[in-house]
Amino acid sequence: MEISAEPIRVQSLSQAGLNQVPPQYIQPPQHRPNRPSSSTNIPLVNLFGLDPTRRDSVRTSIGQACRDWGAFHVTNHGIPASIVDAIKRAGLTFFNDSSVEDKLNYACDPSSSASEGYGSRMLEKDDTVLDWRDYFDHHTLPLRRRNPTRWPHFPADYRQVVSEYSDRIASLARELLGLASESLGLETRRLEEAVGEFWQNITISYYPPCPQPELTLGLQAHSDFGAITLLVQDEVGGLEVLKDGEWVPVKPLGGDAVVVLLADQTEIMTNGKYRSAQHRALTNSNQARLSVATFHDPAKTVKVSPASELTSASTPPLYREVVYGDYVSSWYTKGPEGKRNIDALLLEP
Ligand SMILES: O=C(O)CCC(=O)C(=O)O
Repeated sequence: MEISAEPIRVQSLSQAGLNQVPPQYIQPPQHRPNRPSSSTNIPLVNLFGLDPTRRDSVRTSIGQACRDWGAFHVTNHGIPASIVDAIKRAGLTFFNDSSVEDKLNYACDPSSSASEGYGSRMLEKDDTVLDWRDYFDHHTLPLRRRNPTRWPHFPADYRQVVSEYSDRIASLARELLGLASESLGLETRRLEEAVGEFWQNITISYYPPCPQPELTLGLQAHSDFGAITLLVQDEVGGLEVLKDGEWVPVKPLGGDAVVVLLADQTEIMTNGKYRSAQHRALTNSNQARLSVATFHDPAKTVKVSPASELTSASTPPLYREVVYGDYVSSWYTKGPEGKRNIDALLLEP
């Protein structure tokens, strides 16, 4: 069957009923999913509604999860499950119940990385294996970037749901950076202040059923380039985190559960005490999967370096200072390939 001309959307390929994926979606053998995978899950930290009387023990748990994994679930964080459900529902309605033509009205600019709107390609490189994923990227913070008229008009509450979610999840990101700072013996606002004003993007990813999940990835392995990512997923599952060389599935917990993924700038700021989490998304042949990832990044002009309180003559800085915008450009042009971009900042011992 002939597939329509550009832009190719994975959902259209999936709906075309292919029984094989096109060659540009086939991962090299070393990157293919190696099922069955581990039965462990990432740590779960109950935030107990951010109750001040529980802060000491919550801070200890956050510190341990950041140090050991860089990826963990949080629950009882103050964002009601209804708000988490609402954004998943809005995204699913857009992807499932709008026509391709309607969706293409919101197509992002394919020539510029991380442009707002409906798209399928993550990287600018042409030689990369493609991800089995469509997405909608929203520019949500600072408020001067937020223009809901660029977001879907359907379902009717879409724009309001995304705006409310953006505000609530940014507050949670601040709380988590505060707890992470304290867990390192830093002032509560130290990491947040090093990031500066949050540049927040919300990416709703839609992974259509794939005829050959054993050959493909929904999203290639990467660590996020910003400071902290908060992700919610539906009940299908497919997110995996790399731990000690093994891919560990992040099993969906439902309710208000949010996955926290530390990103590269946090690794730099903490001088490697907390590492960013490498993660990837698998596909499956039966069910579409949806996730909502919210990225909290510095402005492009911010210079990021290890916090001076965490370095000394005996623990010198591991990473050189980087202008965040340069880091992002390199990530998009060279590709993540594991953690090559952060590794490139490592100072010689
Ligand atoms: O869909 C997922 O679970 C992963 C999404 C993700 O890693 C991303 O959007 O960067």
